[in-house]
Amino acid sequence: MHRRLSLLLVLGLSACQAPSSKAPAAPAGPAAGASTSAPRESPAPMSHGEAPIGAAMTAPDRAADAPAPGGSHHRYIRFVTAHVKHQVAPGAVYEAWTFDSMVPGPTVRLSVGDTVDFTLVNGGNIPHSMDFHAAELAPDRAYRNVMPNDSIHFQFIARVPGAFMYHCGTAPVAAHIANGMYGALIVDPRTPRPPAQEFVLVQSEFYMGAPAGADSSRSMDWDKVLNAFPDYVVFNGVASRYATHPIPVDVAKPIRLFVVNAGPNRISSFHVVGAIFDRVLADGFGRPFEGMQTWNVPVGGGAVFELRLAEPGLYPFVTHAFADATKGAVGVFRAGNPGQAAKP
Ligand SMILES: [Cu+2]
Repeated sequence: MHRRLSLLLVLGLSACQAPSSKAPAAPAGPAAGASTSAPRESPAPMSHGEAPIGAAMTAPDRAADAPAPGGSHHRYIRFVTAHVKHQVAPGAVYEAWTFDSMVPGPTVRLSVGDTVDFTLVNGGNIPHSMDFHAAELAPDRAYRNVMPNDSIHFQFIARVPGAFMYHCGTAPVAAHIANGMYGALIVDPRTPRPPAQEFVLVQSEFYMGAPAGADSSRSMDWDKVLNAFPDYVVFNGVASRYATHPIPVDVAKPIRLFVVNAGPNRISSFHVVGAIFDRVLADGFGRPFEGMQTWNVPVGGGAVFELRLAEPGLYPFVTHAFADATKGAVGVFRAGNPGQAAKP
């Protein structure tokens, strides 16, 4: 059994490290554009117009809407790990490792005191595991590696409210996170938060090797991971998705953002252009910080942002670490009907 485990771990490590054993990878995205001068054109004619802003009112294929609060106080959650192809940007198909075939994995929403009855089924071909930051458990019992075609089951009670990360904790963790194995878990306080338009944004990075195979898909470049040099930095798994499909919101009505930074390497300096946060709850809990312009969400952490958008218009949201915004960590809120703002 131990011999089989060792073999699988070696295979897993080999899979992670394979790209760096070949010739240097061709550039995948804007990060490796090999240009020594900045572009002179702005993708969008506005402040922080880091990506073209779509005019379509259609929803993206993955909405940012938070799941509704409430529900059963005893949750049965079952995730299946799967290795799938994931489109990060036009022309950038990635060989992702996932929970439930999506990057990020499904968003979970609970309330304090809820019991989570969790099962992880490993449908991949290397070991994987689950680490819930919202749980308080012995990692060597609950977060241990699950072999292919095997499963694990454990329970926890959500004690602390917040915006939490969950992720695969199998070593090398940087590889399993860089490949897509993470998601957000919201724990609401016992006293419900006031009503608001609620969205979940998970920031993360992709580090891509050269295209390969019939579909020119790309696998992780381990050297880029270790050097924290991503090709793409994204919200909810896709570069600039909510710039292409802006998120509609009401003018002057409360907005609540649950932001989780999966990393694996880059801090998110989260900022909404044209707004000041009424309140920021670090990690989503405790005394709020009021009147904030930008707030750092650490790698492996989260925060709750509450704000209102003052007048109709397009309001980009970014990490204000602008190399990362240029690499895809940009979206847009469409408040009301843009162009109908009151003249001062
Ligand atoms: Cu994993």
